[in-house]
Amino acid sequence: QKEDAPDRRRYRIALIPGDGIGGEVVPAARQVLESLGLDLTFVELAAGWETFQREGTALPAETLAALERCHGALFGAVSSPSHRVEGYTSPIIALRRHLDLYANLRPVVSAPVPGSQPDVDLLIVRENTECLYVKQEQLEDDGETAVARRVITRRASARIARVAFERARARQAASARPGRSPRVTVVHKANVLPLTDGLFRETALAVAADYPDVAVEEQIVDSMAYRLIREPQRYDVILAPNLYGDILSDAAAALVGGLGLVASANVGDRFVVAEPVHGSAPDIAGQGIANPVATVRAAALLLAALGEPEAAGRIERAVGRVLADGIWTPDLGGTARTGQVTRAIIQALQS
Ligand code: GGG
Repeated sequence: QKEDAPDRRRYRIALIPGDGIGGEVVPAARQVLESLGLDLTFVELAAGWETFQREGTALPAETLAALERCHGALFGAVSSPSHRVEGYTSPIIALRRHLDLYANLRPVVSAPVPGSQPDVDLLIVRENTECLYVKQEQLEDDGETAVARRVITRRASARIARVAFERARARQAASARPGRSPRVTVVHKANVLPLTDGLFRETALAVAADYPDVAVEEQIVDSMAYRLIREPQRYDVILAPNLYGDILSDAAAALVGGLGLVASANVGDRFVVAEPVHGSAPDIAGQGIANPVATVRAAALLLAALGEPEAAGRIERAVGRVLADGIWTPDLGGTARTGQVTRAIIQALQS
């Protein structure tokens, strides 16, 4: 038994529920993690809009300091207001930049649920630190014009491209797509934005030269959206700048059962923050019906990034069994509550 081995590893994991249903799905994922028999300790940390309203900051200094003492973190969701609030900035975007979590990895895989397309198995690799998310906006012309700065650097484009090609290789080695050669699709809009998207494209294609075993193709982002919906099965790894990756991954979630199922990992060279792709869902918060699966899967991505792929695989298989058994929350057309799905996953892990 790995958990009894003398070299058993210990992990200190930060839990940041954030806002809305984050406060329901993160505790659910914690229960699943606790049932694994690994040596895990948890530290609950505050961040988000509710934290801002209470403490005047969305990402308290204590949270950042505590993260330094953790191996990784599980983040829930945040609901930033859609209007400007003095002193507020999105904590998850700040966290990604502060910890230099430059790769946002979003696997999108068919699930045995209504509405899921068959045979989808792709990975969206989203650049996570720049593009429009540098959040440098200003008003000009007496407030009649709003301007946002979009930053694309060769350095950030090269390192995210390397992640995409390495992942394509690793997926091939793990036979994620048996019998199919690894491929990276570079997404851009360089026909309209030849400097910014042009730099992203040119850098990614230069990196591709170091990976002759991985096929590379390019796709303009609007046609990417179309083809992703029409023929998702043809994609393997999709490499995109920050904003396009954000939008495409929400759209891709709709192909495999919805946002209740899809997880992501924000990965840097020293730290990982895993989170569901979904937001705080204020419309259902507090009702006990939020789907915990995306966050449970995020916990699996976290474990995989920490070097516990076996435990991650166990979680994925348990989730697969529960979904195949039709234990579904209302977003999937079922009647199960958050707690029922969580208990079913834990039971599947133990059987
Ligand atoms: N778990 C991902 C999440 O919370 N998504 C919503 C999101 O990105 N919100 C940005 C924000 O509200 O600051």
